[in-house]
Amino acid sequence: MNRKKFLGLLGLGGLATLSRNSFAANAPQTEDFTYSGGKAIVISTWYHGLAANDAAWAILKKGGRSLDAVEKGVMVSESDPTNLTVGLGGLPDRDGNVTLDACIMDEKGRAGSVAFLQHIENPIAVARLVMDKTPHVMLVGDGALRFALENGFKKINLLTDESKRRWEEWKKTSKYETPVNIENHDTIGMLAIDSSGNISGACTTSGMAFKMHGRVGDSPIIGAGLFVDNEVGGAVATGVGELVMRTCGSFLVVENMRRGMSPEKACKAAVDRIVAKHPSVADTQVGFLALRKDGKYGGYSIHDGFDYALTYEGHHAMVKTAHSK
Ligand code: SD4
Repeated sequence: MNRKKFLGLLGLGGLATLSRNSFAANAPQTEDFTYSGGKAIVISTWYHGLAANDAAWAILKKGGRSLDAVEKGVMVSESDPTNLTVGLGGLPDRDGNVTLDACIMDEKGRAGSVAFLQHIENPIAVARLVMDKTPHVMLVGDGALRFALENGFKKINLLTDESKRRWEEWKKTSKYETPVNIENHDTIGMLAIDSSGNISGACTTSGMAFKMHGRVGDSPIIGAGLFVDNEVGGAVATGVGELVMRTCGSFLVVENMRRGMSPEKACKAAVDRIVAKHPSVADTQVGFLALRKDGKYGGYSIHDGFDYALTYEGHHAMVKTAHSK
């Protein structure tokens, strides 16, 4: 059942009230309007988003903060050793090191980020501490690790038997490829609105499998992998980070929404920009997900295959995005 049909059955389609939303009150509505104002909602990338949304929803439904919801939500994926692209068990770089990137942003426009962090299971929690406890936005590498250890995080081995096995298999050809969908990259990006109407986001990944040692993608870069503006909405990116960074992808999606585009159109316009500037995207996936302040959500990707988990009161299911190729 598609999203519009489902909402139609629930009778939610016409409940739009724009009281808290000065942006939407002034913006043209270009598509059907989905309202969750005053109610919580959480969306996150890829299938593993369902379990992550469960943890986020447990916080949101009790009236908790969207910031706590996105942090605790994506930690589920980070701590899942069977997930080969986030946190523990993430596929390593070409030298066998698991290096992690994550960032978080709240409704006040505060942000925290870690990149090229090793040995720590939950980089998103370190990113949150960078935001909460330091005068900085981003810590990387050994500095980020030292900060984590000083704050009580445990140093562990993130390379599981399975991720090691895959790395050893990869070494037989040592060919670096960026398969289109979840084959070697399925970052979790999550956006949530809480019952106070505040929006926050989080993004965490082990990055592209078998990358060069030291490579950092878009996921920990505020404005690339994640951007939140509580006046407008938030966006997250997944896919080949180099393309997302070159277009400040998530910032672009939020700015598109600020100019009045629906979430899906805002994501599509960002994808179109990438495809226009970098036409050789035959084997390269990028997907964006956006959540507007009024509760309308949407996504769009270059290729078929990108989907996201959507959770709000009475609803918990995957949604497939439209795509350009
Ligand atoms: C990166 N954007 O490191 C991440 C990978 C990813 O879905 O999103 N995979 O480039």
